[in-house]
Amino acid sequence: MERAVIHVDMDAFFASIEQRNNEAYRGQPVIVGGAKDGRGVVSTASYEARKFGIHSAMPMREAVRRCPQGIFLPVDMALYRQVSSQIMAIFATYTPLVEAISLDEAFLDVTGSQKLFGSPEDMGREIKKRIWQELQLTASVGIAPNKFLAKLASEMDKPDGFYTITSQELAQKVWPLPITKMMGVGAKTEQVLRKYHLSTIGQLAQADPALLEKRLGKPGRLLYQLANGVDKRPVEPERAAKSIGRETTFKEDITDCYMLETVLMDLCDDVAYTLRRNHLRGKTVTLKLRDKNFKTLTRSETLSGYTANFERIYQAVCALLGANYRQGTAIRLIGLNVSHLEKEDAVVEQLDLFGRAEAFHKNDALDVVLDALNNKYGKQTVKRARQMKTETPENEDT
Ligand code: TTP
Ligand code: MG
Repeated sequence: MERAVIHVDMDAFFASIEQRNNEAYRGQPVIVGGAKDGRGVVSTASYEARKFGIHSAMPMREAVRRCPQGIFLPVDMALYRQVSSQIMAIFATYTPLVEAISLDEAFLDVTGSQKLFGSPEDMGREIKKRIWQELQLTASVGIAPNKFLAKLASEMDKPDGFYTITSQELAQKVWPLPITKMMGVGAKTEQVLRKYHLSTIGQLAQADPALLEKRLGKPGRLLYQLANGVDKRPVEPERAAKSIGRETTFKEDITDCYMLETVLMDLCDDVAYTLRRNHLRGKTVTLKLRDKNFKTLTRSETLSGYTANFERIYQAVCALLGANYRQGTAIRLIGLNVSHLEKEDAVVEQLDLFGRAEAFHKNDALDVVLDALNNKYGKQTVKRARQMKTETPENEDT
C-alpha cells in the first residue's frame, strides 16, 4: 500500500510570530536576526521584507541597506520554541509518526490515520485550519507518497500553501523543476550535474544511474532514485532516531575560534533541549567541520555516561574543536551530533544500580530550571551571558 506523508512548514516562522504578537508589525517588513552591524545575519524575513530581496543568512548590514525602514528584531529562541511545541502537539493528534526537522517543520506519516481522520487531504486542510485558529499563524502543507515529494510539495505553493503530488503526477509536476530544488543538491553537486547537462529533475531521472554513481558516489544513486519519485526513508520520530544533531552553514566562512565556539553553544543548546524534550540521553558527541574546500572532518568522543546536559556536551565538543581546529582555517560548516542514545527511563534504571544521586549532576538542575521557565513563560528569563552578547551568525539546518 502506498504511504501518505504530510510535510508541514511554517511561513516566515520567526517573523510571523513577532507579527502575531505585535499588531504594529503586521503588514510591515520585519527582519529577525543578529545585530545590525558586525557579524549579525538575518535569521528570517517576513514576506513583506522579502520583496526587498532580503533572505535568511544575508548579513544584517546588507538587509539594512536594502530596507532601512524595516523593523529589525533580535532572535527570541525561547518564544519560537514554545510556539514550536504547540505546533508539534497539533501534529501529534493525527499520528504518532511525527518527525520534527526543525522548529517549524515536520513530516507526518498518516498512512494509518485515514480510518480515523479521513483522507490525507482532509488531514492536511484540518491541520492548516487548526494552526490558524489556535495559533494565528499560517503553514504550508505538502502531501505525497514519500518524504522527498512531500517536502517539494510544501514549497510549491508557499506561503499559506496546500499542494499534493501523487506518483502519477511526478512527470508533470516534479520533472520540470531545477535540480537545485532537490534536498542534497548544493552548489558543488549542481556544478557536477551541470557538466553533464543535467539541470532539471526530469533530466536527472533519465540519466544513467551508473554514471551518476561514478561521478557523485553513493549520493548519485540516491539522487537518481529521488528524481524518479522513489524515497523509502521512513518518517522517524526522534524517539526512534539514532542520533540528534544540528549543523550550520555560514554565508561567509569563519576563521575565528571564539566565534565557532559560540555557534557551537547555540547548536548544543538546541541538541540538549531536543534530547530532553524527547526523554533521551546520549553518550557519543561528534563534531563536524567542513572547510572552504569542502573537506569534511568528523571527530567523536564517547563520554563516561549518558547525558542530555548542555554543559557536558558543550565541554566535550569544545575539546574536540580545540584538538582538531587549526587556527586560521576557513570554516564553512560546523555541526554537532549526539548519538548512542538511550531512553531516559532505561538510563535511570541503570543508574539506580549505582545510586541515582551521584548521577544527578548539578548542571542537570540548571537545565531543568531553564526548561521549566522556557516551557512556562516562553521567554528566556535566564540565558547564558555569552549567548546574549553574540549575534546568531548561522543558517541552521538539521
Ligand atoms: P525556514 O522554514 O527555512 O524559513 P521560514 O519559515 O522563515 O520561511 P518560509 O518557510 O516561509 O520560506 O526556517 C524556519 C525558521 O528557521 C526561520 O523562521 C528562521 C530560522 N532560520 C534561521 O535562523 N536561519 C536560516 O538561515 C534559516 C533558513 C532559517
Ligand atoms: Mg518555514
